[in-house]
Amino acid sequence: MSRLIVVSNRVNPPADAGVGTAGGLAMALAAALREYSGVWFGWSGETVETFSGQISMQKVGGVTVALVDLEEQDREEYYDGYANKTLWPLFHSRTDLAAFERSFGEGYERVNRRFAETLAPLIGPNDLVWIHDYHLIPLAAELRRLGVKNRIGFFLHIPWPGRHQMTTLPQHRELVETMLAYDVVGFQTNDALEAFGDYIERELELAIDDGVITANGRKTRIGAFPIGIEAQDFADLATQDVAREAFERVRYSQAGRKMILGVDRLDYSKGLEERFLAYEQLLVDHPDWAEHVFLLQIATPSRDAVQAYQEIRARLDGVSGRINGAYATVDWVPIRYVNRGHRRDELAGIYRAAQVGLVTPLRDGMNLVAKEYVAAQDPEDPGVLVLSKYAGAAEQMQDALIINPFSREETSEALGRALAMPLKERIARWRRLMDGVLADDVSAWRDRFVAALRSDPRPAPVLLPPPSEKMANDG
Ligand code: ADQ
Repeated sequence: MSRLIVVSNRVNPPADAGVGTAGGLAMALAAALREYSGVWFGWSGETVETFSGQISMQKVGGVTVALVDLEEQDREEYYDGYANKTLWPLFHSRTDLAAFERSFGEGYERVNRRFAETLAPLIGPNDLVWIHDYHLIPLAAELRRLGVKNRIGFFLHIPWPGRHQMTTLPQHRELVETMLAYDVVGFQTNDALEAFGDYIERELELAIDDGVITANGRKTRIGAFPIGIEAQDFADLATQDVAREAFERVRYSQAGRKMILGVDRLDYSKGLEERFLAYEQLLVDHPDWAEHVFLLQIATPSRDAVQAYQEIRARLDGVSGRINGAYATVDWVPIRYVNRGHRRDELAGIYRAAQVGLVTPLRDGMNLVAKEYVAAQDPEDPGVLVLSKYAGAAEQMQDALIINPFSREETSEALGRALAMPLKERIARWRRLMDGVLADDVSAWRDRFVAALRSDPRPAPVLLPPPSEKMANDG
């Protein structure tokens, strides 16, 4: 039987599915590797003076991991540089924040070549190779150069930008051409798939025939494979002891007030400042809600080495402080802003205690918080999800209150509607959302992608039904 070799920039399988603070990607990949016996390859997160290509093999949480150290210059140019200062902002429609420095591109190529040279000897003849995310786009092309003939797939966790944005990237053509070394290229949404197709047809002038691009004698299948969560496990977690304690603690502190909850990695793509301002708009438009509601925002700092992240942090401290200063009373604080990570089971209890889940990214590949919020709800008294139309999750979750996160009025109106929504409507919406979250869970995602990767030459189409609303760049 063929093994599955998963490759991603960082390798961090959770030691225990219940208590880890690992993000969505880590949870999803660990689940895939437990199902198919396999190896997870990537950067250790450590740097050494001189790159040696030495692999450290370990077993973590039932998963075999193969780690390699990089040099400090690699970290600066490939990780902090090209991945986080060039591709991340560009792919999240923040061309204004994207840095185009030649050394970043060189570091990116160098590290992908180093990964390929280190990984190639580990690949057996029948192994399937599944490469993840924007850090590693050219990896298959590097592996092919070394003679690797295995089936190789790529999944992009973040959005694919519009054609005009993509062409602001120097060497955009060379980068996209490396993607034709894959057998399967997967995106989160139809929106991203369409944007990629547009680039392929108009910039590379290649035809796409029934989801397949043919170039240089190779066929590359492209498709939408929306990622999910471990939905049933997460729903179960929400009723267990630690979650119940977290639920009770939050409910006690609510003192009968309704809670709006945001949970995010601290990132400018998540729309946190716009969210705080929309919540302020609610207090302005509906002063009757003041003292009867509060916003709990949990935001874990990330990528502190990148200046844009230090700036967003400082801005959020300022905006939340100003709103609290303007509206607080002796026994009510409008925004509780918490900057730390939580165990997943604690988080499940906090989600369950919230009457409203507020997920308002300006751009997001999928957004697993939206799905976790739904999975954690009490079926007899569920909360309401308010969701940005620019989260990939919105393609599947049309029973949420869908908003434009750039519009304070629209978001504030949806908050008012969510807070006042009758139980019957809450249950009906939640049931439909939950059925979707359960059906399109992380196992379904993994199985669809691996089936597409296995099948040669053409798997069954994996496209989503068309969304009821066109979501591409229309706001
Ligand atoms: P992220 O941008 O990291 O992932 P997201 O999908 O929202 O975003 O996942 C965040 C994960 O981190 C969730 O599982 C959440 O529970 C967890 N998390 C966030 N804050 C936390 C906290 N304070 N404590 C504990 N856990 C916390 C990228 C893409 C997304 C895509 C995923 C998966 O940017 O668009 O959905 O990959 O493909």
